[in-house]
This record gives sequence, C-alpha cells and structure tokens, in this order.
Amino acid sequence: MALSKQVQIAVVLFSLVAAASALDLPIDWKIPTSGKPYDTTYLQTGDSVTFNWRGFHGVYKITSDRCPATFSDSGPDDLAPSASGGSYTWHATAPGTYYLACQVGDHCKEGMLIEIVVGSGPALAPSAMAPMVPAEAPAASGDSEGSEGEN
Ligand SMILES: [Cu+2]
Repeated sequence: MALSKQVQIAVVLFSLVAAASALDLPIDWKIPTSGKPYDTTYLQTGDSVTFNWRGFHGVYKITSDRCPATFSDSGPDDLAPSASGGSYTWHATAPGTYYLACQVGDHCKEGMLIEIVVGSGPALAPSAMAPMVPAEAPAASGDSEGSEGEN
C-alpha cells in the first residue's frame, strides 16, 4: 500500500535520475494488508535495501518466489534471525534475481516476500534499464523522446 507506492516511486525516481550514486532503499517490513508480496524492486550493483520492522520478523534468503514449507533456524540464508523489532541491510553485490522473505510462521505466504532484481551497475544506459521497469510503473505519461524534464 503506502509502502508499495513508496517503493514504486523510488524505483521510478531512480530510473529517471539514471543514477550515479548508490541507493539505500528503506523497506517497511511487515505483513502486507493486501496479502500479496511486495513489488519487485530493481537495484544496481552497489545499492542496498534496508528492512525495518517492529513486530516479530526476520529476513531470510529463499531460492524462488515460492515460500518454502519450512525455514531452517540457522545457516547462511538466515540473513537476519527473527526478532522482535530490528533492521537489516541487504547489499546488492552481484547482478541477479534474489528473493528475500520473512521466516516467521506463515508470514512469507502472507506476503512478506520480495523479489529483488539487481542490474550490473549504474553505467547502464536508460534504454538498457527499460526492461527492468515494471510494466505497470505509473510514470509513463508524457514520456516522449528527448524530453527528460525532471532534474
Ligand atoms: Cu514476519
């Protein structure tokens, strides 16, 4: 909701600026009221996202957008062990598609799941970034060639 909007806006702004500096995107990590996973987030190598939560949550790396039946209690994928309140910063160190979820109870199935697509770096031309922008991204209006008005 407010969060998804925020993320989308951040993504759009990021692509508009075609960005020079590393981004650290804050994520309000909680069970979405929509019951749907978070919007896919697009980053470049060197960027990061910071999960912030107040309830009992954690951050766990999974291998696809399907929530596993169970999460093991430890190991390298248990990025931020579940805790009451916390913050965890995930760094985009290499291009690829990553899935991070909350390992508490059914939170993953309830929507605490985010797909993060990492591109190879800010050197990408805007045209090369285009396929990474969600089709439903709101900012497409008035986007004619050569009129990159927003700086
Ligand atoms: Cu959770």
